[in-house]
Amino acid sequence: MKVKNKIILALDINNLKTVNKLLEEVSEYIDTVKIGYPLVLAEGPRSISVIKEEYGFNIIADFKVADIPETNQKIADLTFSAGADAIIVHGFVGEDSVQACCRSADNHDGKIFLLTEMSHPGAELFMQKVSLDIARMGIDMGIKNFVAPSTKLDRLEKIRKIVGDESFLISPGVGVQGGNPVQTLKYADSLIIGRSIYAAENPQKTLQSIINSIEL
Ligand code: OMP
Repeated sequence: MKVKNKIILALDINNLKTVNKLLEEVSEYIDTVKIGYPLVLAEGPRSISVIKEEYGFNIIADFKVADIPETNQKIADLTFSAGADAIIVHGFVGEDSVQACCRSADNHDGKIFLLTEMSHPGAELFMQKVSLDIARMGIDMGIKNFVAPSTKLDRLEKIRKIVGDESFLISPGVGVQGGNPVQTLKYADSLIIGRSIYAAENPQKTLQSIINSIEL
């Protein structure tokens, strides 16, 4: 996956009108957005196709899928049918559950992103203990796209080492959660950024200044 300006905009906004206003301001700088529960629960799965049709963006559906294989497959099938290009899947549920999403992705010509470790402080309690194993499992399964935190650069570096340079690694936690864009891009291919842009007084200027700061 190639991401314009290395920035994936997280649309954690529960209103399509507000999303449209934001995208009108920033759409020339991005080509990939992440849509998750806030927008889809508020406006329905159609928000995926509405945004895709209007802007032509790549859409990563952030449903952090974490169920038994049969349910995972249904969730992934519905997500791809709604128009998503990719779906984020939790790795801690194990190989069979992740495999179900991979099968769905193959059937729909879509992609999965395997979530290895999360960016919030609470992830240290349980997730950090298994995240490197999750990354290894993903590689053994032939997965090519991964998510790892920008808030813990030592962890991000370790995960990059495991998944290798051939994998595509995207990283959330930049800005409000404390991650630094330049440092993060030493290990990640693209940044996931939400509030720093959509909650900014001037989202376009803020996005421009982040792009300038990372000197592509
Ligand atoms: P901001 O903190 O507002 O920039 O948003 C970060 C986005 O990345 C949100 O949509 C989170 O749900 C998501 N995210 C994390 O913040 N941490 C993670 O470990 C994983 C994700 C994710 O899977 O996208």
